[in-house]
Amino acid sequence: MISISLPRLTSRINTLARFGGLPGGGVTRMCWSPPHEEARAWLLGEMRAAGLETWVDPAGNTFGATGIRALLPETPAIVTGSHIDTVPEGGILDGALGVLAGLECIQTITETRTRHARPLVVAAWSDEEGRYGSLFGSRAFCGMLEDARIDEMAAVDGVRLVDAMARAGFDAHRAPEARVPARAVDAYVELHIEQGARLEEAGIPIGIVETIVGVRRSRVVFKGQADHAGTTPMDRRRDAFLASADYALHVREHVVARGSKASVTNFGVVHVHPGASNIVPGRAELVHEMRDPDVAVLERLAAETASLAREVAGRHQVGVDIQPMSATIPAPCSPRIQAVIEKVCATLGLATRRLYSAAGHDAQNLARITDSGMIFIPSLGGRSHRVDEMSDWPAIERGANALLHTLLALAVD
Ligand code: HGY
Ligand code: MN
Ligand code: MN
Repeated sequence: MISISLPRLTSRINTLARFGGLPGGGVTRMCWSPPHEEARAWLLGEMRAAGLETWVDPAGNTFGATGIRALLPETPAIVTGSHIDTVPEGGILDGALGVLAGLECIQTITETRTRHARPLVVAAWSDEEGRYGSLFGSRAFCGMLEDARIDEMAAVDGVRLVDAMARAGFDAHRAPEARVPARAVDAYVELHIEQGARLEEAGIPIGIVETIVGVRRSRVVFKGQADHAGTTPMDRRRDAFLASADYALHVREHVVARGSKASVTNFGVVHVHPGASNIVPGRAELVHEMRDPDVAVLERLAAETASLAREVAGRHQVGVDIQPMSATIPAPCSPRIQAVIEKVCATLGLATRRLYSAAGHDAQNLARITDSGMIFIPSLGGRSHRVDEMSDWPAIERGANALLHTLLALAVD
């Protein structure tokens, strides 16, 4: 039974980690940034050296393939992949593992001349982390990009997608041309770290994903009155920051009490304006995120927290404006793909556990156009989106071999 080369995979993971690598470990490699574009060029070189045909689509998705130069319905392909962009101060495996393990699997299949009836493709999807718009590249690939919104898509620091892509040599307005023709993808399977602690705590080496959560993000802006921080009496202040803090605390209570067991919420971005210690904040801006595997729960929580925002604003005598930013839809993974992964792992002697993904992934977009599934490996201490995110190398090898034989099982006629 063929297996991947762990030394080669390890070397590529450690090399990719250097693009945007941080002195104390970890990586910052946002999509379209210079480190990301250098990493893309390196990845294309590795794909070509492995004997793959390569191309980059108008949404910046990067592909390596056996025997085809494009995804067409005449040659339905088995696609794997993930992303090479990261969060700020993120880890070296989130996304990178799926892209490089996918490349390693296809290179191993090619080198061993193992028969496969369908073309094999590995993809690195653009801006999975959603710096400018969540799951951007796979959204464009799956025909889900709203052309009209491209001009307004921007990062929380205000940098527009159109400008970030132009600096990297792309025309954002052409991104919708990345839409793949129907039936050009016969199946999609992605290897990813769990980014949580369930597999590690259960001592299970492989997770088979059943559902991927939806993520809703809104910008919530509280508008009070800037005032002198010394001379304004406490009972006359209309402090936007205090209103936002009150809102954040009450939202957390509400989601824990009224959400499902899987509901989570986060406030990862806070801007206070004008932002001087001697001015009562006139404006406070939060990016509010909620997640759940059930879209009905998400929609209910969105409505409930919006009315909570208005109620808190009233109490603090400030205004509030809620601007929806993005909403990904929870997606079930294909039972066919789950069954193939389970059968492959049984053959490899690997115990598995079915679970939902509490992180969003490109696989949830691919689920809209093909049979899509995910393989998880345990994250050490459940750590992710932090510089010490890591999985142990035997876990990485097990996951890559599970992916290898899943791809082969899917690639037969
Ligand atoms: O945020 C997420 O769920 C993923 O890491 N993009
Ligand atoms: Mn990821
Ligand atoms: Mn991530």
